[in-house]
Amino acid sequence: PKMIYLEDYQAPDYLIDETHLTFELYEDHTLVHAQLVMRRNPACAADSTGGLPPLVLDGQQLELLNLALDDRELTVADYQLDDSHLTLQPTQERFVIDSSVRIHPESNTALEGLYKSSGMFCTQCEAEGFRKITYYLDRPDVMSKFTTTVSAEQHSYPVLLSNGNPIATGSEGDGRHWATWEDPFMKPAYLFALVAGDLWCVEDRFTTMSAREVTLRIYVEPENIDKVQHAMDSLKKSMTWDEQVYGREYDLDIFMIVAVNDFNMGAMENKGLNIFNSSCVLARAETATDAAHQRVEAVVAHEYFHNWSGNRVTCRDWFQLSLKEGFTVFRDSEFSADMNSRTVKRIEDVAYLRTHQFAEDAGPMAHPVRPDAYMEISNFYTLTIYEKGSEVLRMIHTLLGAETFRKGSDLYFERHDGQAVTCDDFVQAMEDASGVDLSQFKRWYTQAGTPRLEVSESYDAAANTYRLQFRQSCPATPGQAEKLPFVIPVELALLDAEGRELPLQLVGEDKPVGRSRVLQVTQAEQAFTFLNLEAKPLPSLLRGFSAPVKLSFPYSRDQLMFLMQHDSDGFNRWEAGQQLSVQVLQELIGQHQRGEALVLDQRLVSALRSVLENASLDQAMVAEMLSLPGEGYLTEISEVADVDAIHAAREFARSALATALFEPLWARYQVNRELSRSTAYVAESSHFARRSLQNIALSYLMLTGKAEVLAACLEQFEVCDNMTERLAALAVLVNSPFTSERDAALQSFAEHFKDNALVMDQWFSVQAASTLPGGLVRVQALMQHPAFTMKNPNKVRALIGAFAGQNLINFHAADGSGYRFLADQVISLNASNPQIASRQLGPLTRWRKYDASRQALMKAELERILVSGELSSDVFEVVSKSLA
Ligand code: BAL
Ligand code: ZN
Repeated sequence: PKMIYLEDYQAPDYLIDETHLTFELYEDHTLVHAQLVMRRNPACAADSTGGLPPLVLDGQQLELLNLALDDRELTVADYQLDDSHLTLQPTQERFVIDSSVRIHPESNTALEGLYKSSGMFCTQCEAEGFRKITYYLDRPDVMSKFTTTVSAEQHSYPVLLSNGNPIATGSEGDGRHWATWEDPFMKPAYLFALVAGDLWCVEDRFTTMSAREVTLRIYVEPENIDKVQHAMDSLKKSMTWDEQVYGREYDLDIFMIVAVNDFNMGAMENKGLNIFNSSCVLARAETATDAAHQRVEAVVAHEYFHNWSGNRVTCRDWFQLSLKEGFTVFRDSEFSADMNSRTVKRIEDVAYLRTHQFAEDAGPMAHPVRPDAYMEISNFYTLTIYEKGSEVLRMIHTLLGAETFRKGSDLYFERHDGQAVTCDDFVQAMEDASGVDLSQFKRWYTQAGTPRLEVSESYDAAANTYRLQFRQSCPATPGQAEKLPFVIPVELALLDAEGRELPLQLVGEDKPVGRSRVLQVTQAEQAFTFLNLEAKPLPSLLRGFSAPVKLSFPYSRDQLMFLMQHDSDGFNRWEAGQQLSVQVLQELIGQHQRGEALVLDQRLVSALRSVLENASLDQAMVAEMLSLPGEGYLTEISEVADVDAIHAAREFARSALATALFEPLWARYQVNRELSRSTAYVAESSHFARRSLQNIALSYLMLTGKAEVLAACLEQFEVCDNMTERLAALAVLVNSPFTSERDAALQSFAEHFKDNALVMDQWFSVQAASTLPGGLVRVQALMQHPAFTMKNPNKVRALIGAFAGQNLINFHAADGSGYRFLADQVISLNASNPQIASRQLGPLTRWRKYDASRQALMKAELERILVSGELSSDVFEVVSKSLA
């Protein structure tokens, strides 16, 4: 595979004004007829001879049956064909290409292009799947008007769908029928979709802000028709929110979502026909947890929001992927914040970013939000493109303010509607709408790595001034040794001894400007001096996590405890608790490494006791504050991660906290459990909050081994109307020493839910993540379970992904067995599904984080993969970059 570079971008030589597709679906093959109405791109200069350039169409795994240019049948002498391109020579500026190809969706295990899942036909074309359907200019800057006819056997495939509006249907008399769909909007091929299957749908309606009526349909397999209402409610909320917050209205007469079981991603925003992994659509109390309900709401919103940020305005090339993904993640995170608790949403997003995206930014696959080069674009659907991309948008929002940001987004949508554009175009619209120069800010798009921001303070009691000194730096990343300073928005407040926010007046200002404000750190070293402070204040820094940086300030543990109680910024109250926990856990890690007895700093106990006893605090916040930083995050912030010490320290702290805080935890648990028992399940924020506190309390309480807790846990497992309580109880049992109760619970759960694939995924996951010894053997046994299959990406993620990604103590077994196991799975998946194979590699790519022995074992497995046979470009890119 070769590298593709942004700097080599060239506009397409030809455009496709119209695309007319006909699909004949059969059990053992599919015929695809494509008529492309094409013309020379007027934006391209004629070559020096004045002749027309060759037309190079993308196409892979296609059997070409017929090819015609302007109705003239072409013979093999008229074109060149290799395994990824079809090249021919047009003779006129405008022409029509007709092609017929045969493809094999029935044996497509890569789940890219057209494939079959649970007896239905469906597609996944982003990024480059359309070239596996027909010969085409498969690039996002070629936008076309699509008409699609699908024909199939009527009994097995009564529902035939594609993008846009349905315009005709009919029967063929031989048991087959057909439907034609027309999409009036120009779109790139990656937004094409087709579905054929035996599906039921739930239908609803939405009236847009300009009083247009839209039909909403969610299609699922018949047995899942009772699990769709939450997604439908989420869709309507999303449509309303996008009108209110961004002024964006839906544009077709119909909006459809289809749930499929085998899907590489979470979902896909195909125009008017979103195709979803069933895990991101189906949700009802008995079978989906609160987290799953929230994920469905977020993913439905995300895909819907793409209709503007992605579809109406799309990407010029795949280097600009974050243009649509970063923006859309920012939009969906704000939507979720508005629908639920804003602070809790921020905490969840930041915890995820810091654990996973920061690790990516520090590893061999580190890349800027707008990458310069890639080998396989499928490898760039990353946390950096999505989550850091969203943080970049959030910083623009912070710097400009909500109102000006909205002016910028209005300008962007208006200026570029129907176009394929770049991240530069987006920033330009923000600059033009605001008058703010964002040229230095744009380094966030081009420089990889997580900036560090070291802050120090000095107080001058004689002058009543307080000075904060900022020093920013950014570690080298592959291909980028030196970094220039970023624009870092730092929202801060200064607190007095009672925790009140003080007026903020900087040197040069004639009066205070607010009590919480955003400073811009733009230089490598920069100081800000505040006036009129009669005593030394305590700073509350980077409020709301106003920039994706690693901030350090030498807080004492007492100061962190003070901030936990008094900071008026909810995020920073949680953050103070996290920093205190990190300090305490790192001390325990040191004790473990020195072979000393572990001793927990009692300040953490009393800080968490205050949190538990604070009846006025949102229960979800209490739950978040009780959650110690995860092993993944402790690994990320370690220079060299000591897997055993991290696990031992964290488990010791959890047990010690459980014992010390038994009474308040038990009291909180019992009150909330009683409410759960007496209230029917509601998928709503305050109920999520209550259950989250109940369940984290239970997970601590079970560490005490007390009989009354075990009884409560078993009772919760057996007597509840929802998966949130049942699965939480199962998870703690699975991690407990009560082997007979654990085995009985696992067995009864599997018996009850054996026919529900998504619930069985949860059952696999809780066992794969169990940190009790013998994890690998358990996972290997589970791979033999009848409900497990390597062909289904959700199953691979549930079992193999959860083991390697969450069960660090077992995966990193000192004998290298976990690494060997993962490499075996990657080698096997490489042949069947390269995208999923490549995704599973993540944990091995982080080998530089570990001790010399583990490093050698991990590298050896990467090297074994490299020579294991013919590697997909997906796997080759990640493995070769990891070893470079
Ligand atoms: N575009 C791929 C799936 C998503 O980000 O929505
Ligand atoms: Zn997206």
